[in-house]
Amino acid sequence: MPTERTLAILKPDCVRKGLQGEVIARIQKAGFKVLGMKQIRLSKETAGAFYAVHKGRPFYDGLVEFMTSGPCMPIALEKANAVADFRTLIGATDPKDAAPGTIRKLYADNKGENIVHGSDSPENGRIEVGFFFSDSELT
Ligand code: IDP
Ligand code: MG
Repeated sequence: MPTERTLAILKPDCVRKGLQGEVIARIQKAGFKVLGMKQIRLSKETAGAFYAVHKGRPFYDGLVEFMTSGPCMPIALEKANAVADFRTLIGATDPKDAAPGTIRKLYADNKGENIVHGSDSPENGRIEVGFFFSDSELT
């Protein structure tokens, strides 16, 4: 399996609920190496740009609203097969559909407020890590 990078974001609901430590512990126990981590409050422009692929979808405005509603924590992760393994760890977008024991099943309230982001392809993993982290912030 090739070593890959993937971007996680602990979303504002995760930070609001004080679940950062629990979620990061699960990520580390699953074998992911943390290359970089920060806490920021996204502007509408930044959140809109990050989710630009969803522009025009019915949930887009609500998604931008939610992602700017409080601080979030982008985390750059590395591991063999990181992208697929991270998506397995977090579970389906809607916690109702997420497998037992996944982060979204355990902690998420609904499809919009679903605790954590994960990149959807190795290419997007690299692009999204670069969206939030400069080379000197990845160690
Ligand atoms: P993903 O985060 O599992 O990759 P995407 O389809 O890429 O899911 O959607 C990005 C984010 O947009 C989701 O994590 C969720 O927060 C939000 N979202 C997606 N679909 C819906 C929906 O039908 N209703 C409300 N929010 C949604
Ligand atoms: Mg996605």
